[in-house]
Amino acid sequence: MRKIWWKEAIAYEIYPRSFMDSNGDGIGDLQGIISKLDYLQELGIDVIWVCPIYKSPNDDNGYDISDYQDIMDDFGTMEDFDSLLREVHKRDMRIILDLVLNHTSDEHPWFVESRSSRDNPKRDYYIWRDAKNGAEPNNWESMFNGSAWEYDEVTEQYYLHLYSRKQPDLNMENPIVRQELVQMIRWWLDKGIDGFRVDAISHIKKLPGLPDMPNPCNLRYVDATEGHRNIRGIGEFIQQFKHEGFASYDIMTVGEASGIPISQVDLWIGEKNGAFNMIFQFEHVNIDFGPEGRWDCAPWNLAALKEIMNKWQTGLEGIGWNALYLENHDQPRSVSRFGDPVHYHKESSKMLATFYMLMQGTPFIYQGQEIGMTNVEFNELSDYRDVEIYNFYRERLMDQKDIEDTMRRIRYRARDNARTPMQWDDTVHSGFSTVVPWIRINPNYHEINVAKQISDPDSILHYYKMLIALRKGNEALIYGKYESWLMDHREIFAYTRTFEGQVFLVLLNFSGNTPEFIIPQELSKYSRQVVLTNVEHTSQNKDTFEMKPYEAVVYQLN
Ligand code: TEU
Ligand code: CA
Repeated sequence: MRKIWWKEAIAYEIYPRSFMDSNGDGIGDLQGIISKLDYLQELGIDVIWVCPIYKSPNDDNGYDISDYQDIMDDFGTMEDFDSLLREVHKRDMRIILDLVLNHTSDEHPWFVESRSSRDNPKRDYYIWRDAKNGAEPNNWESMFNGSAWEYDEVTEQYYLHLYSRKQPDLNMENPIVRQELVQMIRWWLDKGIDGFRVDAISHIKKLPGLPDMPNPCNLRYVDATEGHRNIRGIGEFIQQFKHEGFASYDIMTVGEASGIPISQVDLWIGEKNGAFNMIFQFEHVNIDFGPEGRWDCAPWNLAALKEIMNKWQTGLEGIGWNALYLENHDQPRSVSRFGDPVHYHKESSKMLATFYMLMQGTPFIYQGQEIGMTNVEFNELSDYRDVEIYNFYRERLMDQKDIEDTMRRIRYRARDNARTPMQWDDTVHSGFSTVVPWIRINPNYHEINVAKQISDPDSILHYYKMLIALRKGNEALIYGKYESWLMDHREIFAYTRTFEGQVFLVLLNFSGNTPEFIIPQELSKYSRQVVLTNVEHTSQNKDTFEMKPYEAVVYQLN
């Protein structure tokens, strides 16, 4: 088996704005990240993914870029970045940056020129269309609610923005745009970074003719995510970014590819032809979407989760490599969503960690997940900062929806659940800053913080360290074949990893009940040795036993 560094790595996502403030302005920054590299190294992290750090007006907290090759004022200078890169490499760690190709900020010089006149040479860097019947060119909805089109008075045309109106989509059909982006990619790689997480990459190719979406329910605008994507036609673009951008470097690339069907994975992540090393698929994090989509917060069940994870684990076998995650800066906190933060905070945090980190793929830990940070209960809209939330709230107001129901949906789904400041200790601003931060700290930081857990051998943080060490110490947990067991069980998730005769069995109770576990007949021939558990495990070699609430146990089978 050829050893590949990004397959053996543990990755950690940093949202710089909320990670660590070094200069007392209430906003996280690059020097703050540098001050925490020893903490990350001690945890066992090999690769850090840093969300956008480039110049930006921060309409979407850095995902609206006004200069790809300079550092955002809030986060520091290019010299700060160069020392971050040096400090990461000094520790034999790696750093990947966030690559946002689908759109820029409306304050990017390209867009300032493009919007200045219809015959500006950069007009076709973006997607401009005439009005249709006096309104938007089509019925697409922005991901952030409302129309995906914004009217520009000066040139009397609309421009497309799948995200916020301050994030105009680049026209990827224009070869000059693709060439400009390839040059920027190589500029960063020549600086010595170790790869990219590629933002919103499944949205870059739009359906030819930008047709209206079917609108059977006569909605004001129709969800663009399914409609505009030309998943089949996108190959030409992502292969160009690979061959002209990534291919000549020893790097790690992971595409944020919501909506990519598993039938397409060879084009995206095939060991030979894939454009990226891995992709973040979204099926498990969309599991609690109701029929109305993202803001329709519906219950989820274990059977559906098993089906999804099983599909991606077995579906990529021999084809490609998974990117494993339960949280990121866009998702609610996993213990609040899939565990029980009230009655079994520690047990369910550890169970969820065991669940996803021992599967086939590179595990990504999102800042704060390693200490079990939870969703935040903001009751005032003014406590939120995310443009997506404000757009949603405004639309619900326009549609005269019940405000309390709107706030309930926001509290459950808000991306700001993951963007409250990192909880380092129980001092006045959670050790994140010396002043009031840009967004309120979760009031539970007194109980949930790094300082308290570092010294507690039974803490979630300590469990993550043991889990990472267990994974790194056993090739079966990295390269082993994944097989699922007890697929019909409604509360227990069970899988094995097998490699060159080494077998591990992972048992997870996804409930607060005490379901009976019965060892599958095919596994009963093995003796079992517990190598990790999140609670006192008293059933060493019994073939039938009751699992404890949110119990996770990892056996080596001999
Ligand atoms: O998110 C892209 C994406 O898939 C979004 O539709 C995501 O599901 C949404 O943000 C959840 O509401 C990326 C970034 O991760 C996100 O933070 C940015 O806002 C977005 O692209 C635009 O750059
Ligand atoms: Ca700062």
